[in-house]
Amino acid sequence: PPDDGGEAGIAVKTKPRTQRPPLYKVLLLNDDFTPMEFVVHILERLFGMTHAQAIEIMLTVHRKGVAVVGVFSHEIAETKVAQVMELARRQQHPLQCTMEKE
Ligand code: TYC
Repeated sequence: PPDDGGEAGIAVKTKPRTQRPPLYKVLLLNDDFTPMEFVVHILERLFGMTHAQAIEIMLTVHRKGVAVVGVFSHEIAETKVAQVMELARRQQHPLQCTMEKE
């Protein structure tokens, strides 16, 4: 006979939930050596900031040690981190960029 799973006649309600992909914050870390202009350039080119926004965020990192520079899907966040790290490595700057689940 067909198996009813032992729950014949019991209606189990589950709340409908819209699936949203998890988002990730991309964080830029301060250090004592990376030139301010290089960080501003990174923020303009890779994160679409205006020059004024880029200066503001760079100074926040400089003063506070870290700042969120964007929130993205996992794949986009990984790509942004890799691009920052590659540009910094090429110029031999110790700039660090990481991601963290929101
Ligand atoms: N602290 C650096 C300096 O004084 C500037 C800097 C800002 C470095 C932000 C990294 O993520 C950073 N040259």
